[in-house]
Amino acid sequence: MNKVLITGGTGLVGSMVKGDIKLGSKDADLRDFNQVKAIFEKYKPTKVVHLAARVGGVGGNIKAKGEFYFDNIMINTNILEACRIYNVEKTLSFLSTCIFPDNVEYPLTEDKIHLGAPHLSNYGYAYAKRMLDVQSYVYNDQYDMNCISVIPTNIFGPNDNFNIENGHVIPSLIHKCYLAKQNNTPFIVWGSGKPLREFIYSEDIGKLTNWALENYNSVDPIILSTSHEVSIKFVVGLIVNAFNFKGDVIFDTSLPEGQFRKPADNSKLKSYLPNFKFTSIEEGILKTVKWFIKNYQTARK
Ligand code: NAP
Ligand code: GFB
Repeated sequence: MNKVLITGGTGLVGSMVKGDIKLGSKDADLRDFNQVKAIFEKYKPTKVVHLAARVGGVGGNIKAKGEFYFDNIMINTNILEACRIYNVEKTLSFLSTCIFPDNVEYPLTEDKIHLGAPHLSNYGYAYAKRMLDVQSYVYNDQYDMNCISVIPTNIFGPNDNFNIENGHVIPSLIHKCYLAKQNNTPFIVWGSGKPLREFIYSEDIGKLTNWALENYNSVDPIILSTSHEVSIKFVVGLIVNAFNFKGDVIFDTSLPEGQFRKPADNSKLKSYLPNFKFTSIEEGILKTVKWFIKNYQTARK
């Protein structure tokens, strides 16, 4: 009988992925192998969707590269080792398009992950994630474990971390625009607004993760992206319109910009799911803004 355990089940992605047991950090600190073994002993999962991670936007990463490396390398190493020891039939792990080399021929394709150093802004997180790809490969090679991994682009949606300092760009901007409107103060955006990103709505990532867990069985990772770039400035416009914000919008170029772009090629995904319909960024932003306003008191911020 299938028993799917989701690590990081209380987060942005975890709230959209199907599973029987959804863990948060209060259930166990996955950096501690003894706590990880106790969880696997208790639940004996047949499949694991490994989402748990120390996650943050460019601001959070720049400030704590060492913590992002340590926390994620410990969590990832422990989870895959526990999956081996407890004979988990299938393990699905999450990488990220931000782990690709900073200087590489675009568009990003799955075979380019290790072809150079990642962008300095998230150096620690990126290498910890790359080792997840390596560990999946070598555990598949030596133990014949069914380890798969997906490479999502920037994800956004309800139940995100809306913290202004450490959150990702969309939740941080939504929170800031909410406060600017409420307090009649300027809406401050980091950087020039020129950088480009591909954004995927969390509901779509949930559907694609559920699909991969049932249907994708290669140790080679698969990119999950819309392959549709938009500028940060365009996203700011969508958020301003969603709030009907009429105040000043200030682009503060003294604040971090991270990578300029990271365009990912979703041809592999399209070869499996040629008719998959992505939620438009316009619709996703509207839904997320509505959710945030409704859940302001309890949202992670
Ligand atoms: P999130 O909302 O921050 O959720 C992180 C989850 O991990 C939470 O359930 C959190 O538990 C748990 N966690 C963190 N540290 C832990 C620890 N030491 N022990 C146990 N659990 C711990 O993150 P997300 O955006 O859903 O990300 C999910 C996965 O997608 C991550 O692997 C991330 O690297 C990857 N990803 C995210 C994006 C993105 O744009 N968000 C893009 C590409 C890839 P608590 O809720 O209790 O803190
Ligand atoms: O989501 P984000 O912080 O991270 O996006 P990355 C950063 C981009 O948004 C930069 C601009 O170009 C910022 O200048 N931006 C504008 C802002 N205003 C803000 C703001 O208020 N907050 C934030 N955070 N950004 C992350 C990696 O890279 O990608 C993570 O660091 C993760 O590890 C994530 O993998 C998916 O897209 O630059």
